[in-house]
Amino acid sequence: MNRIFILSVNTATEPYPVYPLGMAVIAAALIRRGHEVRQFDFLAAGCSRDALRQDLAEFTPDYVCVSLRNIDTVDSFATEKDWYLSVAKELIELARGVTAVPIIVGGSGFSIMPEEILDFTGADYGVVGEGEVAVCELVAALTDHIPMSRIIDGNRAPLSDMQMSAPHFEQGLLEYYTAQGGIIGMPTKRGCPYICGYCTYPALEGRRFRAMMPEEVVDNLERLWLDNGIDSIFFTDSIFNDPADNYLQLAEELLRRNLPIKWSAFFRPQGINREKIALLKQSGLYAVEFGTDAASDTALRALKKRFSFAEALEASEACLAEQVPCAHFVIFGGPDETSATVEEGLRNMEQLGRAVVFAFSGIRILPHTDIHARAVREGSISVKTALLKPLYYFSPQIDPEEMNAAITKSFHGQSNRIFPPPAGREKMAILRRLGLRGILWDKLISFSSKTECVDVGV
Ligand code: B12
Repeated sequence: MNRIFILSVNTATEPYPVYPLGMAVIAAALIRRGHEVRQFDFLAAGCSRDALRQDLAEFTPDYVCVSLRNIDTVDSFATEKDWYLSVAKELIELARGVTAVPIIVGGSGFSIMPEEILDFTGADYGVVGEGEVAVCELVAALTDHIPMSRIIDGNRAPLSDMQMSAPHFEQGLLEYYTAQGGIIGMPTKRGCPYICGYCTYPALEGRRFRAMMPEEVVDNLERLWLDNGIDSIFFTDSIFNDPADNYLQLAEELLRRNLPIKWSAFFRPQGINREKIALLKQSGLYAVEFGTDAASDTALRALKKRFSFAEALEASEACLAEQVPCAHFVIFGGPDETSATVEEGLRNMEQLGRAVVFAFSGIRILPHTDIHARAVREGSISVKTALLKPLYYFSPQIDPEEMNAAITKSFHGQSNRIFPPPAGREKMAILRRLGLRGILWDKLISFSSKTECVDVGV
């Protein structure tokens, strides 16, 4: 048995502060193996270096585990303060100053560039991908003085649903995140079989959907409701609506158990119809986030999305017909984008009607993605270009400034069309100041002719 201090270094507060699920899952796995665990969430501790120093010194750990969720905001309008690795480095150095024990890093942000982040932060070991089994094995090996490589591949053998841990939530943190954002995350499956050109998800969780048992997921939700009064959930799966329809079984289980839980998730805008949305709505679905990603068929094809804009429109209309607010997240400026496809995409966005559209400009270049290979091929970066600091891909056939101006002009005057992203953050901040909690963008849509949606100015 070891004493293990887990530190979540995530300080992002947009679109809302999110419960540190990675830390909670790792904590559950270590506790199950009999270790004594202390969870320290830097954000919930008011970003207090003193509190961290004190807790670390008092706990006298045998190992320090660091959960690193975000590298940056993947938004080309971001500023230096949205680069989270400097905080991670600072806190790892702080921990070093208090204790000489091994420091192990993991998490989605870490897994995207493990070598570079280990070098940059000076931590000792890193786990790529799924962490539960790998961190326990690493701790066991180090305790037995077995030499280990610096980087352990947690995705060597994708974990079965029996091996995936449910998060070990802490009451104090639940209270903090409920007060801040109001939504608590809950995974229902791992993996993603799609091959979208910009995406790192398969590297994080593997290429195969592995669903957890619906009964178990709902047991976890029931506990959260009964013990902690949590009734607002975001299912954190890469894509909630898997083609095998496991998600519908989960909805049926939610319905059967009759919990007063409302939930939202990321959807792929394909294979969705009114009947499915109606069932999901009955089970508590209150808002759908579509990973539409591009606005025209040319851009969708170039990103290897494998669905058409017509399918995205159909999915969107199914939601609106069932009075379920939906939002599309769309990136302009990706591969094969031209001024003609931007125009076509903006016309397509108009067809989405009452749905909310969050538009982004340029794609964050991340290693081992198609976009990276393409940027190298086109000569905007070399294979050796460092990617820790954000770099964005823009199609060589567009002028980003002209494109941004065209999007701004097309969205002008519509409160459910959000661009540039900082404008969206401002809108959400206003809604939060009005005392509203939850996903918030759903407040920009009204289905009733009598009630107006919240007008936050445009
Ligand atoms: C769901 C989700 C969201 C939801 C969260 C909802 C909620 N209430 O929780 C929303 C929409 C709010 C969101 C927002 C953002 N997100 Co997000 N999100 C995700 C997603 C799909 C799942 C995250 C999750 O909770 N997974 C479940 C937990 C249990 O998994 P996990 O944290 O990865 O932990 C596992 C491993 O990483 C590992 N592990 C974790 N910690 C540790 C520690 C140690 C020591 C070890 C050994 C292992 C380990 O073990 C765990 C279990 O296997 C991921 C992509 C993905 N598939 O991972 C992106 C992802 C995490 N998001 C990302 C980003 C960028 C953001 C935003 C900054 C986007 C934006 N501009 O708004 C914001 C930041 C929000 C914030 N406040 O932090 C990036 C982060 C990487 C990066 N590029 O910087 C990801 C990876 C997606 C991507 N683009 O590649 N997100």
